[in-house]
Amino acid sequence: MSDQPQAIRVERGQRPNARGEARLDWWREAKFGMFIHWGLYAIPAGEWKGEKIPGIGEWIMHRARIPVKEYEQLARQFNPVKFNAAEWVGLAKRAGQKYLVITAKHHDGFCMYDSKVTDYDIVDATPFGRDPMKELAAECAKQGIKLCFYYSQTQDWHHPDGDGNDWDYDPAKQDFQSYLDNYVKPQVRELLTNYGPIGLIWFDTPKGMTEAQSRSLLQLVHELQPDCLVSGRIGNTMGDYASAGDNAIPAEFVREDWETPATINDTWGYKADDHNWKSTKDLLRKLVDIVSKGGNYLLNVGPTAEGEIPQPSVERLTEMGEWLQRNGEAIYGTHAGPVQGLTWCRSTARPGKVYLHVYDWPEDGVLKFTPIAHGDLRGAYLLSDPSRQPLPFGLKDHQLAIEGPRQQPDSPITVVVVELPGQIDLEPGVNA
Ligand code: JFZ
Repeated sequence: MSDQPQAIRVERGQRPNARGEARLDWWREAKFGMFIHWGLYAIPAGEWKGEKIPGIGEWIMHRARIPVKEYEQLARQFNPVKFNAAEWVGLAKRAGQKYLVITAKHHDGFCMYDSKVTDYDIVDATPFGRDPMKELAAECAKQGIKLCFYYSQTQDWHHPDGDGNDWDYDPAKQDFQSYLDNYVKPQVRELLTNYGPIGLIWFDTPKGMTEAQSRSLLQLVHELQPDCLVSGRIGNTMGDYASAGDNAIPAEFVREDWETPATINDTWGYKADDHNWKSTKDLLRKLVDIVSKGGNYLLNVGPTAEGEIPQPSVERLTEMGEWLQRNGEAIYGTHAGPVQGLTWCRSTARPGKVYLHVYDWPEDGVLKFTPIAHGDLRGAYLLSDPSRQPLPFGLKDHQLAIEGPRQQPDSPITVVVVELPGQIDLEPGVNA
């Protein structure tokens, strides 16, 4: 996993017709979502029988080859008494996140909702006995956040016919079709029936799923909730949008709908000794970088076994929300801007406006841009300035020069709004 922008490309052609579909509108406007990886793996939190297990926390069962019978015992201890749906959803809201994707079932197979298909779920198998998805659904509806489910449809290390567990089960005896028809589909039906409208299902690691299998799963989702979106990781290019690799940001603007799933530290599921927290500045730059290239940022938190979101995550998300309070207009509902390929600045745009997100404020306060050379600009101002005091600007040698204050006006990123005549809408490459 690398944090550096990479020269990777998001898989293209996921659904060529998708751009015109209104059901994607909310997701395209949202830009920023909260990912939550929460499950039994939060109990060992990266350590098994006194040994630190390397890698991402939610993979501990696989990494340590923990027998099903042993891992199952964790359920008896799972009692997240500090879980508070209002607080979690409130944090997403405060952070400026518009959707929340939570692990209903991860690869370990433990269901974090009340399933009738198995007893291996949070209501039947733990002392906690509550259904956190029900509580989150109610809070999301109340606070205006789209609830979405992560569901591991291929890997299931607990189920003999699921994929991935070769230490308890003989892969030669695996009947994946039966697992899909008799386990996955009934569970997807539960998730799309019992929790109200679901924004999207985040399927993952399709591995060997055939085209027919991906399609039948997609059809089930559409039959139950036609507006529910499906992540690219349903496999066989059938998703509504593409997933970048984890923590990967494409080097350039991508026209297709895409999303970067990302961690705040180096793990998805809680790990007690992962303190490698990215700074708020780094996280905000990643958000802006992604949105300037046409994508969404799905930023993860890994709550503890007690049900608390780690404080360093709370602090960073709160600070991101403060910046978005001032600068949200330059993020939500925008598209990739015309200024691309600069190190010190990113851009987003909407009809009539270009937003310049300045990372490194120039010493003399003068911002020079080549790519915007669009006739008579109407004006320029700082988005963080409530009085919208006009900034002097001019066209010099086909370069737009905007004269800002010498002192960097906002931190860690300053947004300069450039107003265009009429409703001119500048996109990447259009006027370069
Ligand atoms: C998957 C999971 O295995 C992991 O536990 C976590 O849930 C993450 C969000 O998704 O891991 C992946 C899947 C795809 C890529 C990388 C990690 N990828 O395409 O680069």
